[in-house]
Amino acid sequence: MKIQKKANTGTKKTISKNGAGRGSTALPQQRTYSIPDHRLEKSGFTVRQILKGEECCYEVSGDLNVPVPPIRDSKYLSKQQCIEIYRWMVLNRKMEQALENLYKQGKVVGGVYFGLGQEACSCASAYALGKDDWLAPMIRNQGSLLVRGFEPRDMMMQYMAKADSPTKGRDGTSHFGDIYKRNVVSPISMLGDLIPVLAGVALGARLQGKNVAVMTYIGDGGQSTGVTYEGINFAAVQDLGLVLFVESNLWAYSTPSEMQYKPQDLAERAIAYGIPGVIVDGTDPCQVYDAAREGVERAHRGEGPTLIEAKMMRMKGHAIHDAADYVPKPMFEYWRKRDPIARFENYLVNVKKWLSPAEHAKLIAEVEGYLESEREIAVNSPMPAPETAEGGVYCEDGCHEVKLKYGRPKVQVGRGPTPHRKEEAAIHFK
Ligand SMILES: Cc1ncc(C[n+]2csc(CCOP(=O)(O)OP(=O)(O)O)c2C)c(N)n1
Ligand SMILES: [Mg+2]
Repeated sequence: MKIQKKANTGTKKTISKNGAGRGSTALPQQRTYSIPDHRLEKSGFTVRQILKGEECCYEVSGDLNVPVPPIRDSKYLSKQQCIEIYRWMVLNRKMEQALENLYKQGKVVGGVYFGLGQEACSCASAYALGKDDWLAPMIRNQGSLLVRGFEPRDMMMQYMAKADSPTKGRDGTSHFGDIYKRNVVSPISMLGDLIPVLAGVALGARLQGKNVAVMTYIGDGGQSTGVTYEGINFAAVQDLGLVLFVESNLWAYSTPSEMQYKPQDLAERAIAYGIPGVIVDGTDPCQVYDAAREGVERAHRGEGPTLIEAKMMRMKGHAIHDAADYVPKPMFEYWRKRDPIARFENYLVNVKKWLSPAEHAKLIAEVEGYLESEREIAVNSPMPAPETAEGGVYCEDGCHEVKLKYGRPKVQVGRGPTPHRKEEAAIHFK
């Protein structure tokens, strides 16, 4: 197998393979696959495991002093939409800072997970979803939850296990969703398990005559799980509208990506699933949004899944208890210069001049004021009454009533093949 990267950036990466294809003659033939790579920079460093005396640690080598790339102009976003995404990113960052403070004040029950450095990926991806689409966040996607309509108070109360939190104090972290109003599936801790669940959501909607986009995320570590393969494969053969973000943030807990997978880029895995794969700079909201939007549009057309690899860096430890001492310091320095919020601010204020410095300061002050009032509400929410602990286990007042969301089924389940091709779907759903 030969992998070629064209020299100019933002172009396609071509992967060719010698051998006979399915249904071809025995003559060797060359196949060409494309993985569009929209980044304006390819970081060229590697991490190696070394032994220092008895201690095992990691060392980074390569050029870490290359200039910071600009933001790529979006093909779709208006000035107003860019500003709106920027506001979500700032809210995401500042809410997590507030959560860290609440933890340090001893108000949080359990740990706190952060998406520092990944705000562009969370916010700009969820921003591309339509009202009828679905989202399933992972622990670092609190920004996606904000974009999808949760308030900072929901996250804060959840971490403090307050009575008014989405789970009424029964869970201390991010295990909450809203399948009624916001179309949000709760995170599942078993890495990869959300993928087949979301494929099922898309299948359920299709059986009601609607092609929806179902967006979820998987880490560069979590994508190694078997269920990831099973879920993507199922979505691929059924042409279900899965928009899967692979959050390539270079670490899976304390394991560097070099020790996690063998291909150069995880987007290449899309070739083996028979679906489009694309690489974006996960610190550039315009690139993230454009790829997400194209995946969502493809999903709405009933054409199947898209795998988007977002390259970035986990800028904190796995959770608040983890100081990430195993990460070579120069890696943090390299990525700190690529901070998604600082770079987008520079793009909006200095490059595009879409926000004056005064307008920018006003936006920040508004976000801070809003967060402070949300924090007050969350802190003042009561703890749950002990006698409520046994609630919510068994069905109460029809909580398990399953209602159709998009309409009556147009086909009878179990009668004939599922109409999974667009043409077939058109016939069945007319
Ligand atoms: C199937 C499974 N194996 C192991 C774990 C424990 N675990 C939780 S998070 C994590 C690391 C995940 O790394 P990655 O997928 O890269 O996501 P990141 O934390 O970098 O966002 C591990 C090993 C788990 N939750 N599920
Ligand atoms: Mg990771």
